Order: sequence, then C-alpha cells, then structure tokens
Amino acid sequence: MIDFSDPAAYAAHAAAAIAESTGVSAADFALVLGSGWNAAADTLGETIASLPLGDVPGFAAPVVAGHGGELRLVRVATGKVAVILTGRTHYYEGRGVAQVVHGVRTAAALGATDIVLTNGCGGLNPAWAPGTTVLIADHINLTGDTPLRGATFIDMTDAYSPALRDLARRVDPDLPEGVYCQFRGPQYETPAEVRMAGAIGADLVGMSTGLECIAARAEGMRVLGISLVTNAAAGVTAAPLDHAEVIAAGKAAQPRLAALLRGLVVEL
Ligand code: 8IG
Repeated sequence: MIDFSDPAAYAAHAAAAIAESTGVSAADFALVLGSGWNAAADTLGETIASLPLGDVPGFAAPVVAGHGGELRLVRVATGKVAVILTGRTHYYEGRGVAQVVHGVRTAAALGATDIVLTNGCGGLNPAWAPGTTVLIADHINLTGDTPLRGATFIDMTDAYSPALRDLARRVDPDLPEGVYCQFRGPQYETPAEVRMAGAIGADLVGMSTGLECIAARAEGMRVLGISLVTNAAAGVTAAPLDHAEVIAAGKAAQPRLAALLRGLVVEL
C-alpha cells in the first residue's frame, strides 16, 4: 500500500507521479517557500511545469491564508531545475509528522541534493524589524516530535550547511544569523515562552523549519534555512501579534526576498 506507513516509498511514488504528469523526472535542488516568500516563485526562472499540491500523491492543499499551494518545476538561468513548493503542511495541522516532511522527501526522491527552507517567523532581537531576513545557523526542536523512526542516529552538527550560508552571504553580505526555535503552534508563544526560548539560545521562533531540516539531513541533502522576521516575538515589543500584520510584512518584503532567492539559485 502506498501511504505513510512507508514514507520513502510514498515519496518515490510522488516523484514518479510528478514525472508522469509533467514529463520532468529530476530536480537539482529544492525550495520550500513559506509565509511571505511565495511570490518569488514567479521570478526565479522559466516555469516548466506546475501542479496544485493537492494533486500530488501524499500532499495536502495548504490551509492557511497567505500560504500558497503549488509544486513548480523551474529552470533557472544556469539550466538547473528547481522543485519549488509554494506551501507546506505544518505540524499544527495534526496530519502527522510524516505528512509534514513529505515535500522534503519527495524533493530528495526527485534527486534534489540541496534544499532551501524559508519561513516567516517571530524575532527575539529587537533590532530585527519586521521584514528582516535572517540565515538560520542552527535550530532547537521543541515540538517533542521527529520525522525519523527507529535508530536513525543522524548527525545534526552543521545541519544548516556552513558552505551554503557562506554562499548566501556572498549574495547578501548583510544577512544576520540566528538560532531558530520550532514550537508546535498553532498559537503564538506567550511572552514567558519567548523569554525561555531566548534563555536557551534562540533568536527566532517559528512553526515549520526544524522538522523539515531533520528530514532533509536524513536524506543527505544540504540545507539552507532563511527566515523572514514578520513580527517581533510576543513580549519583545508592546504590540500584540496579528496574522494580518504578519501577512502584510511578508507582502512588503516580497521584492527583496525574490531578489535574494534569484541571487541564490544561480549559485546552487
Ligand atoms: I509568521 O511569532 C510567524 N510564525 N512560533 N512565533 C511562532 N511562529 C511564527 C511567529 C511567531 N510568527
């Protein structure tokens, strides 16, 4: 049976279905575009195929306003093919952790060896105004879960590739770095939880990238993580958190995010 009881087989099945419906059977690298990042998909190269995520085996159509929902195959200026997911399943949707990382595993099944994981998140550093982009240097997984099963003792040292971070800084020398802390969500943190995250070494709080990074490393992919700080984390400023403001910050940052990704994809 093709389902999440054998996630690797399901990812291979999804990759085969993508190949069958698009005629494209392989990708060189992958991008997952999170809150604020979706519009970049139109600007990275020539779209050679596009499928609604809900049409690809094992994928669910995204549930959140502001999150897209396509799988695109894009040929970038170097001739390499990128598989781009404009939407992801989040852990808080309750579909299970295998569903959350199915996109990452499908990208690996298509042959992608590098993956760029982007997100919108909260920032702990008051100097990071909404719209600041931050390279993820490391993460703390507070979901209490993992996409791996059994004795899968993968190394998580340098999980966020130092080589890819150097490359990103060649594209934008001003990119700061930070530690990303993944909470389960869907509620945003309390101010006390944000203080805890800071005390244990986090600079960013979010709901997506950590579990995806773990799955990508288990597949042997190099990972680049980039966060868009869409809001100050709870309690960092006096302002309450508002999803509409998160969407607005993402929208305002779109041209800069697209330019950053355009600079990156020709170096991968
Ligand atoms: I956009 O402040 C976005 N996603 N956990 N906290 C968490 N996730 C987020 C936040 C935030 N902003």
